[in-house]
Amino acid sequence: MLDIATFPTFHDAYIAVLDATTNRPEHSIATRGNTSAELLNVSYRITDPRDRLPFLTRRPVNIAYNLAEALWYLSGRCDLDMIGYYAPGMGTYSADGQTLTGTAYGRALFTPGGDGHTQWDRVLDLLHKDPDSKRAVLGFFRPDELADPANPDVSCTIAAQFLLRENRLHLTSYMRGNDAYMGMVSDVYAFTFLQEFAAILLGVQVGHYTHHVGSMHVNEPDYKAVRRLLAEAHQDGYQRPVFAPPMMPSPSSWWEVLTVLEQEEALRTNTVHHTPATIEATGLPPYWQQVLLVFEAHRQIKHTDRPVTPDILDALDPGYRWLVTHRWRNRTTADAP
Ligand code: 5HM
Repeated sequence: MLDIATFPTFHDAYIAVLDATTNRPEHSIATRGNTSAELLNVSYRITDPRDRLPFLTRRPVNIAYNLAEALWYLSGRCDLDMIGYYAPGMGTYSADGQTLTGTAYGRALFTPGGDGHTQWDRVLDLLHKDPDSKRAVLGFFRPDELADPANPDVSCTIAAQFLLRENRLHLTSYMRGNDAYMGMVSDVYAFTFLQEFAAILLGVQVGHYTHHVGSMHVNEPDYKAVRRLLAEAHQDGYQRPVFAPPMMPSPSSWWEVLTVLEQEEALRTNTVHHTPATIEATGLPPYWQQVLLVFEAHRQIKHTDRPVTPDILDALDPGYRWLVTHRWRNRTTADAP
């Protein structure tokens, strides 16, 4: 058990949870072919949910994947075409090789129900009418996901709850299980992204983010990488790189999201090649232009064998640039192939 702790940023929470789960686990479990070190009932809060990225040279996260996953949720899609491009390994969670069921959280949130409204719309509407409501719950896990014992993709998130208090929108997520090394990074990234978007749609401030997990675990194949990462974070005099997190502009609307999704598809399929100038010409605000700059850098990495062009690298937000240049070192330096 890790008692609720408050961290200023996700980076700090990530180190603390990895340290506790790897070095002070309560259990060793073996389920569905994975041996893991496990802590039960881990909860923490992040004061600034916009500071949602870890910056570790031993594990520079794939920012293109994180942005794509948040947008994939907002698109309501469940097919592998979009998300499988950024994370080909996700195909192993698909029962039919084409779609994801449990992991495709966007489908749960953005598919209209019998009343013609999505869960997302109902919850935001509720908060408009009754700001202090305790009912603003988004449900992810469906009981029938357990009907087939061979189901490879059972939703790890049970629910998320918005709490609007004193004009600040807080978000609390409840997960049955979370892979502390891999899954937690993208889960917290996407959930806090949705939180920021919801706050803007409601015209309120972003509050704090709280993460509750039944089974927090690190899988055995990752122990070595986690120890290396902890050694980096705990070395004497260590100072992590600090970047001001990009702030989603208010107002932002579904127009920005849909425009970015359209451009993302064109870049993913290599039917468009962008420069900073053509990205600016989309009319998107700078925050959303940054998302396209990341996708253009990623397109160059996936679809060419040349270094990412300096104009794209120079135009990137410093935090995004740090992640792109550290993750794809051999594609972002002068001596790249
Ligand atoms: O056996 P089980 O269905 O719990 O395996 C799923 C694995 O993916 C677990 O390690 C779980 O914690 C991780 N996972 C995650 O961390 C899965 C999803 C997909 O819903 C997620 N985060 N969002």
